[in-house]
Amino acid sequence: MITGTPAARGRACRSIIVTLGGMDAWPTPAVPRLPGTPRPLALFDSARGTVAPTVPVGPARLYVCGITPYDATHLGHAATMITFDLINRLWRDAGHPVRYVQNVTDIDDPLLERAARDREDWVVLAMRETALFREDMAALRIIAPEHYVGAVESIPDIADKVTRLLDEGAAYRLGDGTGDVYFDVHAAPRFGYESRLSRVQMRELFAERGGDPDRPGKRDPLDPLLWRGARDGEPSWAGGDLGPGRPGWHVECATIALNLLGDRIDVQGGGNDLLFPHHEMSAAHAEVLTGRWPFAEHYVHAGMIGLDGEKMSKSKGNLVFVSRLRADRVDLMAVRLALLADHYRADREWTDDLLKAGEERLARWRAATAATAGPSGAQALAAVRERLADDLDTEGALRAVDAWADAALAGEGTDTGAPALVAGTVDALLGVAL
Ligand code: 5CA
Ligand code: ZN
Repeated sequence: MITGTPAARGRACRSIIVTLGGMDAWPTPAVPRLPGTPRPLALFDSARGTVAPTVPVGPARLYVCGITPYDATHLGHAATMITFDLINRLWRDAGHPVRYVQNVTDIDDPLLERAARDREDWVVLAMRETALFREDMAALRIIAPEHYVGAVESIPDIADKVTRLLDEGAAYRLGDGTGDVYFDVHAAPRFGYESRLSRVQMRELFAERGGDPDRPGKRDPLDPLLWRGARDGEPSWAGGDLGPGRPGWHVECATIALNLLGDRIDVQGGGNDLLFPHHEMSAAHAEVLTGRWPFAEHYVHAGMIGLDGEKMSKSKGNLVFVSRLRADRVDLMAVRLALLADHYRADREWTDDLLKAGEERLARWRAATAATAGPSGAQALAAVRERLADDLDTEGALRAVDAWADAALAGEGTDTGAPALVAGTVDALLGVAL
């Protein structure tokens, strides 16, 4: 419930629209409409290995792999979510309605392991960290997905898909009494097209990222788990013909995307740690289920944010939490600018200097957009659009705003509409409220 004076209530109602799905997403920021001519967005596609135009037919369909909620949101998650937020914003600017779905892996091994380590109920852990993630996303001004969906609430749908894969001969039971069901990677004729890795590289990454290449009884070492039969001491759900158990990871994302977005999506996204096996496998599942290739027109992968030379990850514990920065009263708009200062595909380091530069840039832009006039706002908007449309060249877009701000602060230009238009541009396209 929104309380306060009538005027304050009015402001709050104008500035947020609460999106409710199966699992609630978060309050979504208002996005100003911009004048002029938008640009069609081109993005790097991991499968083609090149930048190619996105060509949404009807609404643009975006699926982004969300968190496994066993720890708080860190700046790596934030950077990836900001990347896909920009794609969402550019499509909207170009006039495409966007259908955006994101999952929460609210049942999986890492969650159960952390809960066991901390002697905590895994459900409580997942709910707490998911709630914190939502707050962090709202504070970062990420446009909320239309559907924010948990693995647990999707289990009946996932079990249906696994049963269909079994019926079609694309999956098999291990037959060792565990009830475990595996996907046969040879059922997907183009398996490997997305990551374009050698078998040796695939096997190495599969072992590193949750796979089990050495498990006896599998048809191919790379076959991924679809359904894990119930084990003592682990949560399990009725799986119909599959028997009790819980879902594998890749089929979770394939199922949620297919059910909510249909057979064809424009972008499947996540960090580049998901290219193989996660995205390759979920695309292979979806393609066998639909008979349609490719599952996604673009496979888009954000670089890894590291700290002190290592990928920021919950398992390594070298984390900078968004909630910590909030508690320290760091302006998250400066964090957004810091994460946008380099290209989204680059693996990069988080440093204090990066944050400081983001804070300085934010202060300069705020001062410049508070001026009474500046150089042409329409030109600044066109330059930002042009740079972002080219595979989200945020470095170039930030430079264009810097140039406008420096000139405005130097007293150049007579466009009295420019400060508001530049502020609107930065808000709508970069998600930064000045
Ligand atoms: N639940 C799965 C995806 S279905 C998962 O990977 N969860 S996660 O919590 O590990 O990561 C959530 C999202 O943040 C994923 O898109 C992941 O690729 C991305 N991510 C994780 N660590 C980093 C990092 N250090 N830098 C950038 N992105 C990251
Ligand atoms: Zn996923």
